[in-house]
Amino acid sequence: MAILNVTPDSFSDGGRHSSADDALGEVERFIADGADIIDVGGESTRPGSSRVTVEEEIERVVPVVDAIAKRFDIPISVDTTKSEVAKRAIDAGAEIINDISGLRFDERIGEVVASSKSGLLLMHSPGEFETMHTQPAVADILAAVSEGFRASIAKAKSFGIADENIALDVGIGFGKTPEQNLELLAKLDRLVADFPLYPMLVGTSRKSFIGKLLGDAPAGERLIGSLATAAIAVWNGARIVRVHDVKQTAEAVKLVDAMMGQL
Ligand code: 7PM
Repeated sequence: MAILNVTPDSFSDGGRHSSADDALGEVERFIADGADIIDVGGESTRPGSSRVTVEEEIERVVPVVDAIAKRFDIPISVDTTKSEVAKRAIDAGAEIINDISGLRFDERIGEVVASSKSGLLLMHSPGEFETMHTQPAVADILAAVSEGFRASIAKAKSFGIADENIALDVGIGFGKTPEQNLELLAKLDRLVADFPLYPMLVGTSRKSFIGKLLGDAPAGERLIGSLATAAIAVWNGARIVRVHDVKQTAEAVKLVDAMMGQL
């Protein structure tokens, strides 16, 4: 899954994709590099960022989704926690909603996904939008993520969303200590075994726990750390990795996949 930021304040690419034209060039490269899904995001969830309005988020996301869907034959997911954005994005051609709140912020995303038979990615995060990066650390992160998954899956199913349309994501970096992010990656196989019906997604790309472990490396110097974490995530059962550096990750994962074929 390739990350396409359409936020003006995006930390990783300086918000270069504010227009649909720029985004199309980037998507063309992502596809050539081996991406299977394009994840379009119009609201930054970085620590300390403020919310954008529904109108602003629709204005950023919908024209880009529309342009990608018209030009390319690749599934599009939309990183949003707002049901109105989800609805408009699906109407424009998105097939998956990536909800970092796991249906906690706006559960009407469940209605929108159910009625359109779209895919739903349920990510684990604690707290509210403003507090999710400053939550007190829990004692047992595996138990907390499992509990969050169970609640999100139950809510999704209450809207009539089929198991086959649900995927899970441990939510690396969302209200977790650097050690807890590492623990989730090291023990991911247990969560995968506990939720066998749902493909597991992991997003570590350029995240701050990697920078911290490498002596405060800035985002631009986290590629090799990101590749190491993506490789381990796949080895431990992740079926999808959400990344900025598609070509490099696809190569790393190809080697992991080949090794897994020898088990
Ligand atoms: C600033 C800081 C901007 C952090 C963006 C981010 C995930 C996600 C994000 C994830 C899923 C980023 C994050 N992370 N959606 N959206 N899983 N499903 O690094 O791990 O892209 S936002």
